[in-house]
Amino acid sequence: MAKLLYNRKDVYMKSYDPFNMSKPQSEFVKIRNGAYLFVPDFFDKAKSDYYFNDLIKNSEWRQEEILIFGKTVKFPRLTAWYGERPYAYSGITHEARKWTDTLLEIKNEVEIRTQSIFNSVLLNLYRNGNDSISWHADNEKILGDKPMIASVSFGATRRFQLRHNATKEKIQFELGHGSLLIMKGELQAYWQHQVPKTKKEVEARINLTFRTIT
Ligand SMILES: O=C(O)CCC(=O)C(=O)O
Ligand SMILES: [Mn+2]
Repeated sequence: MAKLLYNRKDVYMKSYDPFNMSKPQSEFVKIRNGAYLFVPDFFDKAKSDYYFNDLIKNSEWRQEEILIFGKTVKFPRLTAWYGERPYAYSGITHEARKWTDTLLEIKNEVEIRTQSIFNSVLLNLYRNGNDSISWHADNEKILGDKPMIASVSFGATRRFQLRHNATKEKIQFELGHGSLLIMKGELQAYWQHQVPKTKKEVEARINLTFRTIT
């Protein structure tokens, strides 16, 4: 009888989780030639809902295009750029644009967590599963040698993939509403990353990557 009671208490303790201890609060993952830190619930649901609605309405979304072999191709997502300096990538120059109060608020939280200062942010709006960003590294010269990229996601959960340049090994995980992913050190030099298209019915997702332009 005593044993049975003990077992029952054991089960009870496992399911009674008032402080949400069973969910990892943050995960530091050391990988070949790099490391990343993932914080699934960096912002709580109420704050994340608020930021998502504010950003989708009030950001200066643009439909960028690139010229490939003489053909204009639309980016499979909308983008917006804020920060203190202009930024050029994929043949596109983003002019500097003043921070909004919401972006400053998010930036401040990210800076406290990372103990770093960021002077720009690129926003991506993935309208549905057809929107994506393909394999690339955030390794432009103006980001410096071992850039820290702090990536915040709001809205639909989407799969994020990393692929090692030499070994081609892949790591993937889901970036959910209110999550923070920090990529730093050699990661951009040795790995590429992408958010692939998905056939699943997914709602819109906003991603912000905070960067430091040197
Ligand atoms: O949407 C994401 O999670 C990634 C965005 C990204 O890699 C970029 O903007 O450079
Ligand atoms: Mn990137």
